[in-house]
Amino acid sequence: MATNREAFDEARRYVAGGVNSPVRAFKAVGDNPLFFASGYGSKITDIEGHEYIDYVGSWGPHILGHAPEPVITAITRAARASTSFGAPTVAETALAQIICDALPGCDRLRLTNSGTEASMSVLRLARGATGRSKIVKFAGCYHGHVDSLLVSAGSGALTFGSPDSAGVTASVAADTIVLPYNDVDHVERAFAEWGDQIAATILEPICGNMGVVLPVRGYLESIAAITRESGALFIMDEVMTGFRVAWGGAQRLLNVQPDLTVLGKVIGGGMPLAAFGGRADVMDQLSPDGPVYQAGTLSGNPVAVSAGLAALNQLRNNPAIYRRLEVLSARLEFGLRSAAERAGLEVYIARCGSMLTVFFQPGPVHNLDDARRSDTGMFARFHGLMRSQGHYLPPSQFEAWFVSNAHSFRDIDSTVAAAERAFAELAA
Ligand code: KE4
Repeated sequence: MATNREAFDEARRYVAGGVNSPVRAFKAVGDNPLFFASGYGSKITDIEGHEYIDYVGSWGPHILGHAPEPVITAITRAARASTSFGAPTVAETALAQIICDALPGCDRLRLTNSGTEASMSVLRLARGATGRSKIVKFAGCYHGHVDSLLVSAGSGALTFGSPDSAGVTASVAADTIVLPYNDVDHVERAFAEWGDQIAATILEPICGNMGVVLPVRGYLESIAAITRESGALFIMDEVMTGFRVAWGGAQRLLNVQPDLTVLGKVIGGGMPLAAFGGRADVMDQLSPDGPVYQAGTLSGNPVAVSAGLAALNQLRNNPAIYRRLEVLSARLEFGLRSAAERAGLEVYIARCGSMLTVFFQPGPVHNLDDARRSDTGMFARFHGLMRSQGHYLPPSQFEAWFVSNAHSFRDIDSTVAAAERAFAELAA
């Protein structure tokens, strides 16, 4: 049986970087990645047989834990009836109806295979529907590897973006304005300067990709109002928060309605499925009814849709799950905070429901500049100390931990105890 290291060496021969998504490579924590063999409930097991309590949960989809019976049964049944038709199925309509009924800002939607694809499509739709070219995004918000969103803030906060990745051209970046999160003044100035050229603003209503960062009071309402006053569209990227922080996502929890929404992760039940949706008058601009082209061979794939339906039905039929997630996650938050205090370590913990981040700094963290003040070296050591005790955390300071309904109070208390030992070693 190969070790994790041997598996990584072999993977690097055939897979770019040895991984199919960069964050899995553990570069941010200065280690080699783990290769996993199985997962059940709150636990995952690597190829060396080590078991971990899992707080990555495949980066958010596994709100019910790994391999929940209703999802596995649904996938198996769907696969036996063919894995794909390339034609509509009534299951796609059923999934779309559940999502549209749950989200205040979603009259109609279209399914895609990834959050990136959904974000890419929603930007094209916003530009097509408004006839405008510029997009406003916010530093620290991640919407997938869409060219026009792989853009970092230009030198001045109000200049156009500069490419954040090789291969993204300056001309593409020039249509993206990158502003600091949780700062209304910059948005007002951007719209004052370019309002009639801006097609949309896009943001994570509750951020998870700079670590968890919550919107300050009134922020989302202000961005929505400024955006709409200029005739642009307000887009919420709820790939992470959708059906995670509440049944209707952050837009229901915070009572702020977007014009368009991007979804993923939980709605796919762990299978490759995402979506974008919103106002009927805008969604009807999509081909074949409208002029904005968007397509996909496996969009609405029946096996992925069956997983999403099973997962969402579990959540819809058991609303107590969200209350249990809140109790478990609060216990984890307060346990970690008091453990750090006892160790004399300064950490700042941000949480919304079952997504949280432990920032290795005093805080507060309201935007990307704040988040970047974290001691990433100390986080890397913490990650390794937790891993060696059987607790698997996201391998980056700038990611969210996820608690699932399969986590037990015993799991939470075990993680807090392991963290206390790790904090003490870090403080020594
Ligand atoms: P995907 O293309 O990875 O399905 O979705 C992109 C995306 C869009 N919007 C938000 C708010 C997201 O969080 C994501 C993807 N999240 C990362 C983790 N923070 C996925 C992990 C990875 O890239 O491997």
